[in-house]
Amino acid sequence: PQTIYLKDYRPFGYYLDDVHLTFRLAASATRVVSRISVRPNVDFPGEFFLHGQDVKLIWAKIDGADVTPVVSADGLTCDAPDGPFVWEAEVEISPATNTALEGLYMSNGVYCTQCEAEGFRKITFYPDRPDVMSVFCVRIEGELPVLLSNGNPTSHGDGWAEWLDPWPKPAYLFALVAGDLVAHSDGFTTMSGKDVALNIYVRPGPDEAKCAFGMGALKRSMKWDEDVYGREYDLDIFNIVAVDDFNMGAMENKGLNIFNSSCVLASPETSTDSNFERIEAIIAHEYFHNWTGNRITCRDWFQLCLKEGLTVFRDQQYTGDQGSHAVKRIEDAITLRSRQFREDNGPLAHPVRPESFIEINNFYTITVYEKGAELIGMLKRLVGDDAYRKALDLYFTRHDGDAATIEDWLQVFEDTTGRDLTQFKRWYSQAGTPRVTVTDDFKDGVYALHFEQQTPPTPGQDSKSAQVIPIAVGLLSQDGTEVQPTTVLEMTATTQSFAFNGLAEKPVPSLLRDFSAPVILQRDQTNVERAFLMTHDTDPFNKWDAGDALAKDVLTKSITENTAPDAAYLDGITAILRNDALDPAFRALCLSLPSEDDMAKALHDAGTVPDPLAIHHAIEALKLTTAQHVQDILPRIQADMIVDGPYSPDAKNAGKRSLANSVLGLLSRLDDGAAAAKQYADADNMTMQLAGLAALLRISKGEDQSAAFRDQWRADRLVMDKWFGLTVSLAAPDLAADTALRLTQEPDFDMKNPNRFRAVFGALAGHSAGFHAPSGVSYRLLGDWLAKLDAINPQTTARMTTAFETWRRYDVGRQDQMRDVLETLAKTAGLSRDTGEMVGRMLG
Ligand code: B3K
Ligand code: ZN
Repeated sequence: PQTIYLKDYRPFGYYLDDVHLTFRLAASATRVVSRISVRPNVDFPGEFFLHGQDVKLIWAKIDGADVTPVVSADGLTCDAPDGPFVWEAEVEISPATNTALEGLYMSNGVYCTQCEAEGFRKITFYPDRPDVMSVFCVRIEGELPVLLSNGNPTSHGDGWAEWLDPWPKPAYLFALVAGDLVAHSDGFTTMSGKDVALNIYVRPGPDEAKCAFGMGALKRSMKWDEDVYGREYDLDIFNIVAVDDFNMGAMENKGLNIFNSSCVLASPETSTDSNFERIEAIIAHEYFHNWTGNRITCRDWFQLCLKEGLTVFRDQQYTGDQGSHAVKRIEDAITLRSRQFREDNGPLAHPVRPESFIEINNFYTITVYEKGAELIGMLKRLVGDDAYRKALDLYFTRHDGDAATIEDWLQVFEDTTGRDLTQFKRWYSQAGTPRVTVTDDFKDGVYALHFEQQTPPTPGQDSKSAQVIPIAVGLLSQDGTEVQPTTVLEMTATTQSFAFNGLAEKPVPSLLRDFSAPVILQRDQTNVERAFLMTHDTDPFNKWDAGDALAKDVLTKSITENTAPDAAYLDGITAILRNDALDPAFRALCLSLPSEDDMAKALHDAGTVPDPLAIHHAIEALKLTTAQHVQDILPRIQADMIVDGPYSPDAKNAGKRSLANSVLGLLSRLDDGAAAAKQYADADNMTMQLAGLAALLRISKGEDQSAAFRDQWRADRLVMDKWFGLTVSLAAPDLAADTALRLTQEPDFDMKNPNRFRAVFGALAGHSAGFHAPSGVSYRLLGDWLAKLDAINPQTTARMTTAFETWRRYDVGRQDQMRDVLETLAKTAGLSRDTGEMVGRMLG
């Protein structure tokens, strides 16, 4: 397979002035007629090549005369006139047999599309690249009640509809939906007084009652983007469609967002508080793409972080504004440090802006998205809020309608602030997580902090240069009062010192406040100091982080030295739990221990080969010890966290339930599951019901409740996904593989449905102690199923191979077994390019 390089970028040799598409829908033989006005690009002449994959050419014409293009496996080439011309073609495609869920496919009888990144070429022959933008006019013919495409509806009749999208767009933003659907409708008046019709389309039936929350989230997002970024919506209509078969969360097609039903449908009875929070964030994310992604798109796929990093940053700001910025920041940092740091420190490490790829779908990663968002956050911190807003205003005016680059993005910051961002740009091109080592000293009233940065080598990048690291710092006196409020130190050199004058005594530093840069801070710190910060730090992120570091230390010592938990940890946690002035959601985060995978990483980083089973037992033991230690205060907190009145997913109530359920987890270890069983029986919403069930399964109880749950929810596929997932996640480590295998034999297991496949096998991969069972049974089971799925759906398969990305962390026995599985996968006949690239990179 061919590797594509950023350095080889060249514009397309033609402009497309308009695109007319006619779809004659038929499940296994849809006809697509295209008519495109083409004009040569005199500055960059090139051949007339159109991408095309799995499309059958029926005929082609140039200026009305038949032509015979040269068709290959990835497209066609045709001799073209020197001046402007009209290209026409008819092709046939088969949505009904498209199990890859890319291009035009069917989900439960509904026609739908997914074109990002390169799916449009499975619909018709076209220059399928983001820098080729055009106005699309679409006619859909089919005997179906709802026929949708991008833009505004222009006319419709019995069995047909026409749509015009006036905003030039690349083909990856094209969408079509057709089927028996019903709309949940509402409206929004924009800041300049334009009325926009809003619809969420679902299949008739129970899903209709699950649209209201998503609609509210959409309206809140529209308003927020006006208030915070001055961005107004630009069409008469905004449609969302929920489909059950979808490779990822959702897609920002212009005016016609398509969502995985799990990321839009919600009701109190069937969705947890975290589901509600995630749905709100994804709806916001896709909506925000209308400006950061659609009006300003990417020149090429190497620039993916231009739209994704920025849009993630915007949805994070939005979620913070809806609830608590502190809690949101901690949640985001937990995700980044566990998943992005894992990627950045393994065989799949790549820069936020990669420089080469084989299959672009493999680069929709946590690095591009989440680290990409961190880079925006660092820029904002460095230039300040006002300058950030000015730079964004300039970005929107200067690049509206463009297919832009990271260079364009940084230029608006340089132009508005006068800053030189040459060194900052390294964040986009250097992979790997910088380690920042800190020492300090105090003499004659001067406190000095000495920093040293170093980034380990990553695949293809042996040596790294110093990066700009904004380090937010505060200082506390020995009695716990803040003597230096947060200030941002700008580290630019490999080693650098900063001094604070006029201090009466040596202060306690609070470093990297608010997680001001995606780096690993290395510092000798005692548990006494950690407990001190846990109690006194004014920065909520560092307050939480001190507890996290303390917990990691306690777990590490229990695993490597069999030491009992440090009283500093138990007393610190007790104080947090007791402190009613603290937000319940924050207290719940403090109670949650590092994940088993995080501990494996921590041990590996400290030079110990992790034993997943020992980690599992150490975490369980610490939970029990903690439960015993705080036993007396649990009933009072439980009582305080009772939420009265009808269920509402707002941050305040969700925070109370979150703490109540953390407490339930502890309690169930002391009362043999009595409180959990009661909560399960009494629950009137999914958050409480599922937490009750989870608490029981975690202590190897709850068989009856699990069966009852399944009977109750058999007809609801989104709830059943939870049941499949939980059953595997909470199986005993030695039963995890058997449990997953057994679930594949259930009548409602369907490997073609990505949600269901992920529910079972994503849960197995995420069950650290079960996945790493010493016999290797889970590795082989997952390997076998990935090989089977690859023939059906390469994209989801490739993504799930990341279960093996940490294989070099473990002992030789486990390494051998994981390598065997990867090598067997690599040798699978007909393996997809997607999976082939991932496996190849992991084997390195
Ligand atoms: N842009 C899409 C992701 C497309 C993934 C293609 N494999 C959703 C999003 O980031 O909003
Ligand atoms: Zn996105």
